Amino acid sequence: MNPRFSSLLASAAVAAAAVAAALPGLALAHSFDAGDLHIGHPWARPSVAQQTSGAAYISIENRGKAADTLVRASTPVAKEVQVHSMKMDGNVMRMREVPKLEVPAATMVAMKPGDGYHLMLVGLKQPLKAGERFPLTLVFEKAGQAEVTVVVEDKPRDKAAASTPAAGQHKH
Ligand SMILES: [Cu+2]
Repeated sequence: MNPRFSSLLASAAVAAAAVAAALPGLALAHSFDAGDLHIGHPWARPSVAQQTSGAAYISIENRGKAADTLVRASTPVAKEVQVHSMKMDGNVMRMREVPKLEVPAATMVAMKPGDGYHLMLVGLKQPLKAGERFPLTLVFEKAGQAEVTVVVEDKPRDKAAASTPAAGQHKH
């Protein structure tokens, strides 16, 4: 191998190592791709002692030309993961389980506390502590299976967030 080329290779390796070292700082902006779907920033609220369920949030962007459907989700930290929808009905917050969540073509479903959809972690096997991460498996009808990493984050609670399931008022 000519020496000039091998030194180019060495500097490429150094550059790659520098990129890898910089990655932990970017970890919170994490996202995942599965086929035409782009899963953005999965996060969950920390749970308090004795709390038996938690809530996690993801965004699902469908960049394809056909609708896809989230049919199943699971995680090692809970017995079951359910998709729930939350809606104000007059001044009562109503919640129900959604067996399948459709994501239409060219649309983004963004889950957030207090409104719309969330992932209910039913039967927590361990407390969710701020700063920790856990795996979440999503199964879509067309895109298939996606493994994402959920970050437990203690976000400031606004008025809407005060009524989120993770606040403990959510009964099943
Ligand atoms: Cu719920």
